[in-house]
Formats: sequence, structure tokens, C-alpha cells
Amino acid sequence: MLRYLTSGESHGKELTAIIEGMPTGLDIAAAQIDRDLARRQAGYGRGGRMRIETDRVEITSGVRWGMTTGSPIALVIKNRDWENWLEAMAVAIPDAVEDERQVTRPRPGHADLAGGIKYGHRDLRNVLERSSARETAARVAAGAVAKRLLESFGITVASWVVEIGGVRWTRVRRLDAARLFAGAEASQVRCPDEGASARMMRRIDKAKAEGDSVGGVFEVAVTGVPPGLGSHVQWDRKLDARLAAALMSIQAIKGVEVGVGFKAASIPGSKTHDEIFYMAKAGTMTKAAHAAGPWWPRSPRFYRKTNNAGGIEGGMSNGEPIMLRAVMKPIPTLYRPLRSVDIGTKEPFKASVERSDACAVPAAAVVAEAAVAFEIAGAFMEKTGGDSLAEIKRNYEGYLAQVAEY
Ligand code: EPS
Repeated sequence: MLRYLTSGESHGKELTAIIEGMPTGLDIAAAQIDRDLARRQAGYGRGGRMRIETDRVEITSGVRWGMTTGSPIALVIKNRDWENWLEAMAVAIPDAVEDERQVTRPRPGHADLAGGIKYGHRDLRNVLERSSARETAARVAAGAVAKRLLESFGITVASWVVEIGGVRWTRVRRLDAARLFAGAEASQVRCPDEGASARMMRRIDKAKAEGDSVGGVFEVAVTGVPPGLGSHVQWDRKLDARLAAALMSIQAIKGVEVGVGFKAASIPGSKTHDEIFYMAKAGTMTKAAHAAGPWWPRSPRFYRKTNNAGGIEGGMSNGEPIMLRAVMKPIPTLYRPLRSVDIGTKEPFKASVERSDACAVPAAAVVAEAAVAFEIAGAFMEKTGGDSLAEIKRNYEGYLAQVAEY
């Protein structure tokens, strides 16, 4: 079983991710993980904190001479801002307690009030430090390791942004994940379309000028996934359910769609379901079949010309690209304060101005890649079994031969 946990606070000393269940023989270098950490930090609309941090991972366990050993992999990312919070975030009781860093004023839209009530904290900093999206740096590090495993089997995970603050871009051409990913990487808002990127940036500028924040929608595509990841037999084994949970667990995510998603409410069944075709000979694959990626380079195979199902039927991958979409709400820390109530005095107040991001949708898309990669890697490991990369490769080859004969 592949799993991970994270620890760490936004202004604490460091963040940690511990991954368990990675096979041996996977080559891992800090530089690969750092690339994704840097991608998460980028994006138009980020606030002052990102000028303080330059996230770098230190691998402190589970990798020796560049290879995974099978023991838990520990990944540590330092918070450079911690130096400014030594007393406020001290583990031992500090000599001087800084009152102004205690939080009694819950921000609407944050975990502050519900977390304070639940855990009995009078200083809401004990909630906000952990609920902060700073934690996603650790998830991205864990996801980068999962991506490395998937890469070994030709499975890629890519994200791009399709909407920010009501400015929408609609993909009209057939899915070409590599091209869209390249376009997203070149855009400050991760939108593959230049014109739409410019409009989205203007929307962020407007929000910032008004002391407001904006949310948005991003897509995650997974290509090269073989049929048969996940299972129809039990609710908690369904791949779409697991992916939705992984995405919903990202801070500020309020909804997830698979394939056509909510549009299925208005399309009849005859136009919703993807018809099944069979290709008997190699080299006759349609463009749509090619888009699925290299999970089975040897024909014959079943394929679809449309992908409204988003690559998942009955809770299992069907061999087409997995297509997910998620919406991020606007960041709740606003320069234009909303009304709330002090938990000590019970007096109403308007939240004071705090450092914040006006938009973090591009960053959330990178976090989503990590969350999705980890879940797909887990389902892949369950299908193929094995404790070493070599064993998984043997098992995978055996399974693909079975698929080809089907
Ligand atoms: C966050 C508030 C901001 C963001 C932070 C998430 O931090 P600060 O309170 O230090 O200004 O910058 O995100 C990160 C630090 C990060 O690495 O993504 C929040 O309240 O969730």
C-alpha cells in the first residue's frame, strides 16, 4: 500500500512528507522534486510570502546512492520565514509571548473558527498555521516522487488553468496533453492560450486593485494509464472516488468533475457515452486512440473516439486519458475585510488587512498534479504489485499481455 503523511506549520521550522510503500530501484534526485516545488511557487497573483521562500527539498531517508531502498522516504522543506516567527512558533515556552501574533479574530472562509471550536484553542493561530496552503509544498514533494514512478511506465500527469475569476478559456482542439502542458508552463497563469492568459492576468490585477481575490478552474489530465486501475467492486476502491477525494483535500477546492462532469445533466445518454471501437492492426489507431498514450504500444486494442467519461467507467480506468477538473474558491484572506466576531470579546469586527495572495489557482493546479499522481501511483501499485521496480515491470508486462489477448 502506497501512502503518505505530511507535517509542518506555515511559519514553523519546516514541512515534512513521509512516503511509505515506494518500490526499490526508483532513481530519485532532489533536483526533480525541486522543479515541481518551484512550479508550485510560481503563478501570477501570488503575494509577498513567495518572495521570502525558495522551496528546496532535503531527502533525509529512504534514498541511497540515488535509488529508493524501500524504507520510508522522508522529504523536508525548510520555511525561510520561520526566522521571523521564532518566539511565536517556538516549541518550548518562549521568554516573551508576542500578543499581537495571537489570533482571536476568525477569518470568514478559513478553518479558523470551526477548528478553534473543535479543538478548544483560544489562539486561532494553532488552527491557521496547519490549515494554511503552505502545507501543499510537502504534498508536491510527495507527488514528485509518485510522478517519477509513473514516468517509468509512460504515465504522465499534466495540468492547465481554464478559468480565473470568470474569465474562461475553452479548449476546442482534441486533447494533446503534451502541447497543452507546454503552453501552460509558458503562461504566468498556467493557461495554454496566450490571449486568455492576458485576460486572466488583467482579472487578477482588477481583484488586487479592489482588495479582493479570485478563484478559478483547472484541469488535470493523466495519459498513458492502462485499463483496469481502481475497481467497481467496493466504494472505496473506485478510482474516480479516490481521485475526487485527493483533489477535494487540497485547500480551497470546492468541487471536482470527471470527464464531462456536471454537463452530463443536460446531454442525453446517446451523446454522453463513449462508443467502443476495436483496432485489430497496429498503425491504424485514430488520433483519439493515440491521445491515450503509450500504455499499450502493441495493437490490437479497444478504444473510444470521444472521452466524455474522462477515462473512468465503473470506477476503473478504461485506457483513455483520465480527465479531471476542479474549482478553487477565491482566497479568503482579503484586503477588503469581511465581517466576523472576536472569539474573546464576542464583539463584531472587520478583519484587519493581512499579507495574502490575490489568486493561487495556477499553484493549486500544480498541487493537483501531485495529489492525482500519488493516487494513480497507488492504484497502479495495487494492480501490478511488487516491491522492486523490476518486479513491477515484470508484472505489468504480464498484465499488458493479458489485455492484448482479451
Ligand atoms: C496562506 C497564506 C500566505 C500564503 C500561504 C498560504 O502565507 P502568509 O500567511 O505567510 O503570508 O503565502 O502559502 C504559502 C506560504 C505557500 O507556500 O503556498 C494561507 O493562509 O493559506
